[in-house]
Amino acid sequence: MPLIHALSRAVSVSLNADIVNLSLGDDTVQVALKGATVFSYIHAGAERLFLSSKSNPSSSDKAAVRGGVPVCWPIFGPPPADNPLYAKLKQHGFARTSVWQFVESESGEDSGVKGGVKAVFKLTPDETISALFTLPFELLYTVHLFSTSLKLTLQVRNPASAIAPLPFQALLHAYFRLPENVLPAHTLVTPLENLVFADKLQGGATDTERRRVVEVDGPGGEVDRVYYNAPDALTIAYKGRCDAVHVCKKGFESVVLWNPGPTTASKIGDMEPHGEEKYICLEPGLIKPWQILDPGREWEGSIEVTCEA
Ligand code: TA6
Repeated sequence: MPLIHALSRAVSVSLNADIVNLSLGDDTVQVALKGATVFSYIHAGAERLFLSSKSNPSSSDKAAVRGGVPVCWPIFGPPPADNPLYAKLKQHGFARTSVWQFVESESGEDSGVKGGVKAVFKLTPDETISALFTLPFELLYTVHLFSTSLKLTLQVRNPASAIAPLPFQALLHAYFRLPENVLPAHTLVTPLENLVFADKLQGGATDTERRRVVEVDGPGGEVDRVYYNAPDALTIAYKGRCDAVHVCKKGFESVVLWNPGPTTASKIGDMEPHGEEKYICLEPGLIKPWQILDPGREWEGSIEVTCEA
């Protein structure tokens, strides 16, 4: 395995085939070049992300990773029917299936305010992307492993040479692994009270969330909601337990809560048997309104995930 650098015994970044591995003490993160998809985050000895055993993070497999944190860009969900620029795109866009470039890594003092170790990935149009999407763009994605958290930052640039604005949606489709013996229905998300949400299970009908604490449960166990204008500090907790996951988002105004439940999950080809019992998706996103970037401008969104014992 080629070692890119290791400033001390505790911190390293390495590239093995098409997977970038970051480590900081005993904590590790694995990132697939396919989609720059973070598909493993081990903190305090426990895996914090779900990855379906039927999914293959390697670029040799063309499907998006079923698990981890796929990056949805330039659209979330199916392409809008009224805009021909997006007509050729598949659900959630091409960023999650494109092979990104690993551009740099830094560790220790160099990597930012709180130290840690980071890796930066880049996506620009290639022949395959240009056949689907004609606008120029540059995406930078920074995966930053700290001793107590994992921070993921997406930057979108419309090159100064571009002649048109760049409209897009963006979302980090995080699959959070549940602790052993905890089911989605035992999982509690806060604070979503009083937020307007669109319920995909009701054809996108909107309503207002009245629950102070939202249990991840719905008809047949299925939940698929976009909560608009969500607070930046979100918490995933579990009934009868003290551990929790804190998700601090910036730049993403909405958050999606998704679990397919057993019936829908059984129709997802790359979902492992009973996989839907092992995670909930809490997905910070820039959904409505679309961001419209003028030439030369940049947008940034991030999430920081902190697991509390
Ligand atoms: O973010 C929730 C969602 O849009 C759901 O509607 C569901 O389809 C999910 O994403 C998974 O989408 P995928 O294209 O990865 O199967």
